[in-house]
Amino acid sequence: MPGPSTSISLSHWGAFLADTEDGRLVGVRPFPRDPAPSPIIENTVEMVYSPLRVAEPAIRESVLRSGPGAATERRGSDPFVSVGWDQALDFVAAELRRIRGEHGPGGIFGGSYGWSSAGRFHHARSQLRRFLFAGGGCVDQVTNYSWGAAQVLLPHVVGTHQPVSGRNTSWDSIARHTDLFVAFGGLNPKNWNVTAGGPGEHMMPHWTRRARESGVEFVVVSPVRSDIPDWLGAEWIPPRPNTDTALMLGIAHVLITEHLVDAAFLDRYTTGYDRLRAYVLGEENGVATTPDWAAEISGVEAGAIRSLARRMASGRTFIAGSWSLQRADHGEQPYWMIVALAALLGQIGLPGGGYGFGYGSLNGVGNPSRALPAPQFPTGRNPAGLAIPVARVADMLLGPGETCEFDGRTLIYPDIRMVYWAGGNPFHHHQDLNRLLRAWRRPETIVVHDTWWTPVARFADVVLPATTTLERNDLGGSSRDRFLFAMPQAIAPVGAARSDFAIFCDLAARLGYEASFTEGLREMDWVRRLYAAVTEAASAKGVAMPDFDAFWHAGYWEAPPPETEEILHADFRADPLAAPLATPSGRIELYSERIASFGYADCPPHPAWLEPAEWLGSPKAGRFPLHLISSQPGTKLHSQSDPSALSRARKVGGREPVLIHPADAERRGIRTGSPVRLFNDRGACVAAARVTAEVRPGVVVLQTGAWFDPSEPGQAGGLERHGNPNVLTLDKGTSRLAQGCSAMTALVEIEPLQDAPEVKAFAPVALKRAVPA
Ligand SMILES: Nc1nc2c(c(=O)[nH]1)N[C@H]1C(S)=C(S)[C@@H](COP(=O)(O)OP(=O)(O)OC[C@H]3O[C@@H](n4cnc5c(=O)[nH]c(N)nc54)[C@H](O)[C@@H]3O)O[C@H]1N2
Ligand SMILES: Nc1nc2c(c(=O)[nH]1)N[C@H]1C(S)=C(S)[C@@H](COP(=O)(O)OP(=O)(O)OC[C@H]3O[C@@H](n4cnc5c(=O)[nH]c(N)nc54)[C@H](O)[C@@H]3O)O[C@H]1N2
Ligand SMILES: [Mo]
Repeated sequence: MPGPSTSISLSHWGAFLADTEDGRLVGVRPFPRDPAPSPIIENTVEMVYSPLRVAEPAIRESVLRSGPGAATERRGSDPFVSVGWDQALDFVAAELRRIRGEHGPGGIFGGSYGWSSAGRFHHARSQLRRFLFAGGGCVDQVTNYSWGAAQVLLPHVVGTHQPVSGRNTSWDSIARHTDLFVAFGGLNPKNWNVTAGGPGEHMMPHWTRRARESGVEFVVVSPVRSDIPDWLGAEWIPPRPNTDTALMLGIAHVLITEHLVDAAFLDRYTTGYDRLRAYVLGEENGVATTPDWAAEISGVEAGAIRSLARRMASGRTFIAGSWSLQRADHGEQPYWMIVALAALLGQIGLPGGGYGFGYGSLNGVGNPSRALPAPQFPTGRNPAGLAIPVARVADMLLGPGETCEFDGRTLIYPDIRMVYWAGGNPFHHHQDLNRLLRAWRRPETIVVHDTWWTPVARFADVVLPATTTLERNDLGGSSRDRFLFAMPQAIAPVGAARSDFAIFCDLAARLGYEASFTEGLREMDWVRRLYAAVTEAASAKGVAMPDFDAFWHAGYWEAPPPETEEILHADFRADPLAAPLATPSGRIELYSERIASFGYADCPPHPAWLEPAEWLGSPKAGRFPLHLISSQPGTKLHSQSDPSALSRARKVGGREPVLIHPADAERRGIRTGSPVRLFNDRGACVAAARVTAEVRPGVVVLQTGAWFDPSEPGQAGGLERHGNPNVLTLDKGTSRLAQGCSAMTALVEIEPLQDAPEVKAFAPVALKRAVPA
């Protein structure tokens, strides 16, 4: 395309205008309607033309030489050889045919967890799952890393996981009616950069300011003070990490003993209060969860617990929980306890009262909007009917034939021979990466599609280059946002990259099922079909949308504003018999007979304090006295665009900063900027110290996202050079109920490091050329 041109596009971190000049992307500008665009869009040009783009299909040298399964311990250190598309696709098709033939669908792992890109048709993970499902199925993954514990727990307690996955009480209701907003895990603005599927508007700064101006008072309960923006003037209560449940049980003790509970609400809307009450008062196990007891565990003074409890009972109180709370060992408990506290206060279903999750976790949570669905690419059904809870991937690869208890069922791990990943980065997202490395050697073949030479690409056997969203046509949007976006192709594919869809079309053709994979539709036909599904759903709700061509020409469509405030459980409150919850009792379950029937000691039938596997009160804290929090990165989405200037600007000497309290730093001779070694029995990494009283003593914070950079690739146990916290984290299910990830549960020690090794995470990958036979 000669001359200048502008088109609209979308990322998980916002919509933007893409400016091209003679077919080359030259700049991006924020979507003009976005009141608070994310700076992360600034990295677009740089990432599109990054020297780290996968430009050609490549196969690991040992595999080319000796065939599938060769020298799997050399994954991550073997060189890659450039092969043409035909050779690469022939190889992948032959492997799929071979493994399916020898081991059935249970030999192929295609869950492919990961956020992929914002465009909903070219959503890589959905494309892969559809491709594998249409070809006979695979082992899939269920739940997610974000809120896996809540997803399984909440249906037992309130009949649905909507309070974590979907619509919540809206900010206009909070601004109008709430007196006190208690934020467990905070409201950290860094997390408001992103919305899954992509936002047109970043609304959280606006809504939180509006709430404050309307007189809402905020309390932040978090080990990190900066977990709430200054403009909210919040009171800071810093518990030890992973002790929120104990703190809340202390609050419950005050509410119960001082007769501050709403007995009429408990009677009409809940079941099991007597059991929870007996536990709190010590009638169950001889230990009452008094404020003094809670203070001992959480490190928050008993007086502060008492006064918070009384304050919560004195007006309209909203109890919010961040998603991070449940990404910890026994992560089910703080969520159940938040629902229980809100039930004790009796304000569930009232404007500005009750509870909700994720307000500080994602842009768009509580954003007033109509309940319109986002476009979604249909994956079809997995005919194999096989799946594992998402975070049990290393357990599965290491333990074929072993069992896994999950929500009342017993699963048997399949024997995986082939792993296929597109749109996710397990060397970003999984815990205990040295253990994952050991597991990663077991499959015979690992295929990855990625756009860049990310760690997961570097640890594959076959790497296929995927386009970015700007190199293909798509549409995108999120149910948490008012806008739906056209995403027209702005530039030609970079290098030999192809869309994931195009790659799967060719593979399906080789395997003889192209027609069932594509249904005879090409890219733009699919984009139209996804749009049609959205218009149909909107029309069923009385919302008219333009025809496709008008939408595509306009570049976006904006839903009309909602007519009413959203209040979680309002219908149930209004008439619990006409609108019962989908729990066995139809009520909020403060005690669950169904969970009791599972007999899980690590998830008892009412919320309870269970010691996490590692925490500041555990014996292990003698050797590893610091609790590591590995939260989301502010300057990027997960590991995506880690090589960009914005992400690198936050690093110190090329490494991620680790926040440490002045007292902890001084004791170890650590100063701001010093390279430090973080370690425990699972692994070690290098980071750069940032000494700050923002964190409570005993707590260190290392954000996720640094591209995994092991000093000895393929060798588990070496020093990670870049500051990837997942070499330190614990790979354990939250409990047998939900098997969520326990990323926030990890103890470490830190020491100054003299000769820090050079970071090589962004070293270019030089492909070897195939020598003609
Ligand atoms: N310690 C710790 N670990 C955590 C967490 C934590 O709090 N602490 N949080 C967890 C959570 S909540 C999550 S959601 C996960 C996130 O984990 P992931 O979603 O796996 O992380 P991303 O970096 O977003 O991975 C996306 C990958 O897709 C690639 N990609 C992007 N677009 C395309 C495309 O169009 N096609 C293809 N083929 N590839 C593409 C990117 O380059 C990148 O490699 O991490 C989890 N891990
Ligand atoms: N910029 C940006 N935004 C993102 C993402 C990203 O990668 N980048 N990822 C998105 C995704 S996939 C998800 S799932 C969400 C995650 O949303 P969250 O899970 O809410 O986000 P985190 O940043 O992991 O954690 C929030 C805060 O919880 C606090 N915290 C940790 N442990 C505890 C504890 O035991 N008790 C208490 N009270 N507080 C604790 C930490 O100090 C941390 O800053 O973020 C989303 N938003
Ligand atoms: Mo997430």
